[in-house]
Amino acid sequence: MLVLPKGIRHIPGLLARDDQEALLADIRQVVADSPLFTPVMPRSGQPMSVRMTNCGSLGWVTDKERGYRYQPTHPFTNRPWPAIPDRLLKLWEDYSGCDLAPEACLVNYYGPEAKMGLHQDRDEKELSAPVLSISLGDACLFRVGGLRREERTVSFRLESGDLVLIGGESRLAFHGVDRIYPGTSALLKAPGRINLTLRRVNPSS
Ligand code: MD3
Ligand code: FE
Repeated sequence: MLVLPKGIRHIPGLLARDDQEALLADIRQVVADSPLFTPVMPRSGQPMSVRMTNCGSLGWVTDKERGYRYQPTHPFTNRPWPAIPDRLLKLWEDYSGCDLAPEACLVNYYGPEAKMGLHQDRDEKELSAPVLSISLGDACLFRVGGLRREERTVSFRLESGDLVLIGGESRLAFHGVDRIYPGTSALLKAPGRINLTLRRVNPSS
């Protein structure tokens, strides 16, 4: 039996195919307005394999010189990020348990070969709010551990339409995406996976 760390709630198959299609259409509009970019690691400038964009009043960005941060504009177009689509705001209302609206929605696009190394999400000042994640497209192997990198991890598959809520004592847990399973979903036009994470960045201002 798979036991998830305390504070992590996985709801497999929450979104029906119709809802996934509708959400995907919303995200295609976001990407049309706010193109995917290739994030690079601070200092080394090493590109990540995942491509990203955001919607919301703040978006997560990274570059060689200034590192990881949230900012109100796209790093290449310099325009404000588009609004978070209503159906995502509704999911946040229904599942986050948080009274404040999310400020950021990070859109991660994984090609068939992309992965994301073990890391913590600690660029948010408001750590009492959960992170809400929605997966679309091909399945992935997701891994989550404890508060130290060395701790034991558990791995499980995230499939299209799954929701994951990360809060409480797992909010600063190490986690990553080991691999994509290309061809496990027909939602996208090509092999790959989209992950959406809704986040509160600042305490109620
Ligand atoms: C567990 N994204 O964008 S989402 C990220 O599938 C990120 O794209 C992954 O890690 C993805 O930072 C995982 C689920 C998730 C999000 C935040 C977490 C799991 C988490 C924070 C702490 C522990
Ligand atoms: Fe993360």
